[in-house]
Amino acid sequence: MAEEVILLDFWPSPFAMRAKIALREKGVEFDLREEGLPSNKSPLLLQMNPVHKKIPVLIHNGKPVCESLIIVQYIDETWGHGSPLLPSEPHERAHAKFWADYVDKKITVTQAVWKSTGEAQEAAKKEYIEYLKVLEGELGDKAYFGGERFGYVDVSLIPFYSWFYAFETSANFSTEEECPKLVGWAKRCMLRESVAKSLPDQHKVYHYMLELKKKF
Ligand code: GS8
Repeated sequence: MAEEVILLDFWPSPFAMRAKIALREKGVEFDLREEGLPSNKSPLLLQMNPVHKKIPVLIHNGKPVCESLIIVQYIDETWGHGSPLLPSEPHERAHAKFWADYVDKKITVTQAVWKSTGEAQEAAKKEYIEYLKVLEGELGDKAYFGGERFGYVDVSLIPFYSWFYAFETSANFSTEEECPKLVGWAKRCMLRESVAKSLPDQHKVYHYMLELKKKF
């Protein structure tokens, strides 16, 4: 039976980018459906994610999977081809999940980096840079977060690279000066087709952010 794989998407969403990267890493064909966020949600989205009403939603043979990190894990477990994103050894697996969870818990600060001004923005920028430095420390001298192979933590974090220029320009700092190794890692990830195809141009994201700012 032919498989039906649909992804409810919104192009600037880093969460949706995670799902696209994972599907492309596994070589899965999928149908991308762009949602009109924030106000123009399709009936399919409301039906498939009635709890949060958020993208991304992966619909596999009619059944929805919600929440980007759960989607990436589902893709890893469902499509065996390609190399695994999560390690199989339980402790290494728990370690990878810890860092992906760290990304999710801390990433909320980025909202204040581009939305706020003055002292509030300075505080948010400081917090954001500290958080990037913690991630850079975890990366260390490894090629990827899991070692030699691109994996789960990389998929979780790399989408935010497409927003780096928007954050930097809003709050006036250079990510590369603050975290050179992390930016080196991001450029390495961008050499992968799965990542390059899934991340929008940083300037396009920046212009999208300017439009959003006008609405606040
Ligand atoms: C976050 C998804 C999300 O915020 C995940 O999938 O990991 N924890 C979730 N989706 C946003 C778009 S990206 O900013 C969304 O769908 N927002 C619509 C809304 O809030 O109404």
